[in-house]
Amino acid sequence: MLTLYDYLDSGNGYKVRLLLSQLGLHYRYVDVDIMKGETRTNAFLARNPNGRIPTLEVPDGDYLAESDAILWYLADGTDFVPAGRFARAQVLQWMFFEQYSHEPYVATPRYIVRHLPADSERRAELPRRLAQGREAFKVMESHLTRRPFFVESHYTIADIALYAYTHVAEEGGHDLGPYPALRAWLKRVAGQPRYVGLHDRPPRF
Ligand SMILES: N[C@@H](CCC(=O)N[C@@H](CS)C(=O)NCC(=O)O)C(=O)O
Repeated sequence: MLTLYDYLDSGNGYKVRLLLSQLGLHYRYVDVDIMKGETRTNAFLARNPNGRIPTLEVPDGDYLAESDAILWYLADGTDFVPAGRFARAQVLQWMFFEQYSHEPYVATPRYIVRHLPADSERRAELPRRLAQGREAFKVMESHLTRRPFFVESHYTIADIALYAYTHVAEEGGHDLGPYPALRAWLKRVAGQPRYVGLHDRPPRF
């Protein structure tokens, strides 16, 4: 049995929940309240010394952290990862892009706006982060103008990795209006079989 340690409002966790649903895999869901410091308890740090969800416990009892590594572990050998060497590297290319050039500028503003007090000093970060996020959206828009999905014209874990925080980007102050190809891609992802939403309660919650 797979066990996912996660927090329902986390886009990083949602990537894994979406893929688990689309693969039709059963799993145990353990809610870890990041706002109450539950990722920093000794019990949790023994599972992931980096103190972050999502963390996946695999059937032999080992733990895997980092959302995109978990996506790869679950999807490798399925249609969600291409077979060709170059296309596999392209999937990694987009997942690294997501972690370095997208997530800090799309997920973090949403975290600041949704989870921190209105007078938080971190609000001062928002203009710079939103500007960087717009740069990431321009890269995505340009790519998606010419193709329906990020790699090989079909849906892969590169789409899942980028979808998770893009589809709720406006909750952090972004405006997706200027990116029509990106918005059309969001609809294509939401139309995939066995799609689940960010806040849909996982089975065995
Ligand atoms: N690069 C990591 C980021 C994970 C991450 O930042 N998780 C956040 C929630 S989205 C977390 O666990 N925060 C709680 C904490 O830092 O204690 C991934 O992609 O999984």
